[in-house]
Amino acid sequence: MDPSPGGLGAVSGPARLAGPDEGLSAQELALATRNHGLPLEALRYDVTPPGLHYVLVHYDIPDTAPDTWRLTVGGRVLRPLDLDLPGLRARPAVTRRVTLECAGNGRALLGPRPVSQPWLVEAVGTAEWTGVPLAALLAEAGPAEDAVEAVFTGADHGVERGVEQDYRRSLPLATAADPAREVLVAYAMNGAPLPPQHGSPLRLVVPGWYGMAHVKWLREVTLTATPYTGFQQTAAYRLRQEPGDEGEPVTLIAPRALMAPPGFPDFMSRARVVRPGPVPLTGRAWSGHGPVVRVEVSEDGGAAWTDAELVRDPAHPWAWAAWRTTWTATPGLRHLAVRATDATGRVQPLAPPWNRGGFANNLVQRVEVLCAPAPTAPPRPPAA
Ligand SMILES: Nc1nc2c(c(=O)[nH]1)N[C@H]1C(S)=C(S)[C@@H](COP(=O)(O)O)O[C@H]1N2
Ligand SMILES: [Mo]
Repeated sequence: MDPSPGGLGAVSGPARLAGPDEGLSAQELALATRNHGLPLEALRYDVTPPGLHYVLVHYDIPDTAPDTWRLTVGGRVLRPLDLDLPGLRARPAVTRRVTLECAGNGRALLGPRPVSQPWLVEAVGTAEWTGVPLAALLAEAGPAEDAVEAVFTGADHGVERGVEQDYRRSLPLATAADPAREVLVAYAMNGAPLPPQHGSPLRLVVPGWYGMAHVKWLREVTLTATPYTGFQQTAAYRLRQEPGDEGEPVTLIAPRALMAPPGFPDFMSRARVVRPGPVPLTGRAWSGHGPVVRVEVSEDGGAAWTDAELVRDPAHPWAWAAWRTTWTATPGLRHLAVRATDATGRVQPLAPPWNRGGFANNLVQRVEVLCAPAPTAPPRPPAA
């Protein structure tokens, strides 16, 4: 066993913290290349086009065969179910547009940095998910009187901080069976069968909740009479200041607004360049706690704010809203920022909320923009 921090011999607990001057490691780079984010210019689409939605996979994408796939619903139920895909597809289906965000989004901006998937701000995407309401399946199975939680098991298997496991998460039964929460057992994404990386052939979709709850490659739903205490529920995804803290569980998505970076980028630094004058600023905003009610932008890093126009589509309450405004750029280096406020009064912070796992860091996004007058024309080839 490898006794190094984060190796197989490590005890479970929060991720290791990077040292004060510790750069990103090859291990973090390897995770970052497997688990890709949304290119921020793709914020222009209401529904994220195939392949541009962020991806997070803890272990390997499992080798799943849709033709022989079974989903069981068992444990503390009166009538256990054993379903195949045609059986699921034969049931009444619903389609919901849902914005999904990884709980670790923003982690790499923290200091000290928890060593894990190093997201900046791009671990988000919006898809149209089609499937069977979980509430309907649970009603069919009939929860026993003592059932309190539903535990969801994926087909992927791995080791995490010394604990070998199938990927497994639970929801309170009251959430899982709540028709208003609209939890889905989804078999299609944007009208096509789920792609391998997004959970083919079945996944859970839990509108409003951070990504870890949306169990992919779903093969088993088990109702339990006691709360589930497995790794992904009690070791991971808790808001801890100290390793020994019990910590609050990570649940609903905190409000966040993102800007489609304006102008054009510098290849290496990704710093933006715009011309003086009116510059359209657009983006998206969302919250799992309730609708976003306000989006503000700043050109000085968050000292002064002005309201942007917010465009919400009431047909899609679980999806991000669009926002837009026009900024009058003047020459110089500017620090654009954007922040969202939701209906519960939650507003994005100017200082990152820190915890040992690096979860739910909804710090306001800052975008460095150089406003430069038009470049002089490049030299032309000499006339022949
Ligand atoms: N079975 C399984 N489900 C999973 C995961 C996983 O590793 N295995 N990752 C979770 C996490 S942490 C996130 S953020 C979302 C990512 O979903 P996506 O890749 O479809 O965007 O899936 C969740 N469901
Ligand atoms: Mo995640």
